[in-house]
Amino acid sequence: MFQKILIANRGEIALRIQRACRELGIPTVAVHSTADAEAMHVRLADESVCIGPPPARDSYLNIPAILSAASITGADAIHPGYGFLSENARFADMVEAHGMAFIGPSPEHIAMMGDKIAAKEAMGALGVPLVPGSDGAVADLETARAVAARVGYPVLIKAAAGGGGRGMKVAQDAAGLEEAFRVARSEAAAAFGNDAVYLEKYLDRPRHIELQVFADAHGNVVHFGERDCSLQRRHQKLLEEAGSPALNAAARDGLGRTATAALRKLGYRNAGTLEFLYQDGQFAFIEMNTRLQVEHPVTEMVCGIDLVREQIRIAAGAELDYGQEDIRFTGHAIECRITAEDPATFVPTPGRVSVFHAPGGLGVRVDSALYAGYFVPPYYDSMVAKLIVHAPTRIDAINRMRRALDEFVVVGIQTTIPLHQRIVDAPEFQAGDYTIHWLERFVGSH
Ligand code: MV4
Repeated sequence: MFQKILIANRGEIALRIQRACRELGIPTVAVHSTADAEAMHVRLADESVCIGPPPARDSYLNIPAILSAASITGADAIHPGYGFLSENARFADMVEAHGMAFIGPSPEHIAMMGDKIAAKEAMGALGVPLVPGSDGAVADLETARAVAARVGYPVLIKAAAGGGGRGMKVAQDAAGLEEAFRVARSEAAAAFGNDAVYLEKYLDRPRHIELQVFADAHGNVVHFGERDCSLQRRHQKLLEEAGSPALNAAARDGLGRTATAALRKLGYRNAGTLEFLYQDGQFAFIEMNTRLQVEHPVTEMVCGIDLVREQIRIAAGAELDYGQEDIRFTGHAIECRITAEDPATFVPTPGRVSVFHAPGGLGVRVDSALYAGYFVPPYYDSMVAKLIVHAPTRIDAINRMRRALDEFVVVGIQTTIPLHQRIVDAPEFQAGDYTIHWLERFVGSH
């Protein structure tokens, strides 16, 4: 097992990783910017190293500073968390070149999944269902026209280096294709330094369902079920659930079998999430994330398994502690991502927290690095707490979330707690009857 783990992240996820390390008996090293000297992740770590000034590019994205911090503290592994360097293949490669373990997939798999065309090609070849579209990159307008005519309009032009909603253009019909293709290419070139694009049929009312998979170095691959992440605004998720209100056990098993077989053939390792669009009873793979995700707690709650502990054990060469038959899904879990934002305008509201009272009780979990007296800095992501509930049924979980949101007190900054209260009270949410478009309409209409 590792002797010491450096956590290359901040906020609640740095705490989450520290907690797993503590329970495994592994000392931790925190890294922080000058803006985070007073942060909870620094206070709770065994050691800490300041790695630079507030802007992330000079601190949490500063690879030489992070590798130096690991060397001087004698860390033998680095956990990247999510965001920042978590899906940077070059960073993973450099960590390994410095004789340390990167707690995540191989640099090759990170790079493969970072190229959305390569990811689709690999998954399609391994039998995972895809959205109908181009076979690889679309090099010119003639090819785009031919593919669009085959799959039918409307179509989406997506950037190979995009993902998470960046670099997409819709063409409603043949007349709009030239402009969508041209704009998508030039935006991709400007944003990613890579103008490769591909084409897909546009699905007009899908749900966003993702599957959590884990693989060890011994050929064992399991899935931990799905999460429904359809409730998003501008590609930022606000609320996630496990399981999806739209799936039953048979659909989950089928998807899980296909996905785990594919990743076994790929030789994938550590944690991964396959993203699907689900419409009219059909799954279509769109992207794969090669990191621990923000919303992993809902999966942990329904499975009763510490996923970060498993990530660390696997990275150290241990076998997965669970076979597929050991993984049972119990009850329902919901997560609300609470941000330091005006709940009506979504303008970030950094500032000092004067009162912090987290809810508690049966089936309530709060993953947060907030405390009374903490100053929320303006430099980073505005998520300040994840409120997760678990209960025997979805209705019980909704009622528990309403109760927990009601108990949550944060004074000094504005948060999106009032917005979450409106969402969980909405009849469409309670019915489980929503697509990726529901929340934007709901927010716009209030
Ligand atoms: C799509 C789509 C409809 N049809 N692809 C946006 C994020 C990126 N991961 C993929 N995205 C989408 N791809 C096809 N062929 C609609 C979206 C999409 C979306 C997907 C998941 C969650 C929220 C979304 C919001 C808008 C659009």
